[in-house]
Amino acid sequence: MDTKAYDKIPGDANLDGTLDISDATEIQRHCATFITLGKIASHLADVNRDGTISIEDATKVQRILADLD
Ligand SMILES: [Ca+2]
Ligand SMILES: [Ca+2]
Repeated sequence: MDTKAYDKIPGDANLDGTLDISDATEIQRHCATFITLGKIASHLADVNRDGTISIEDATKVQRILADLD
């Protein structure tokens, strides 16, 4: 396993190195089962660290982007 991957940005679900609205969309797409995130993406997508990827994580990303958290 590439442990460096785990140094990536929390919430960076599409693994492009930046956190933006497309990551929230990616998490929403995963929740809606349109896509399935890979292992590293899943790790990063669980922003609130509750062990599951849910709409709460997408909301958390949006809050981070809006500087609310
Ligand atoms: Ca991203
Ligand atoms: Ca979560």
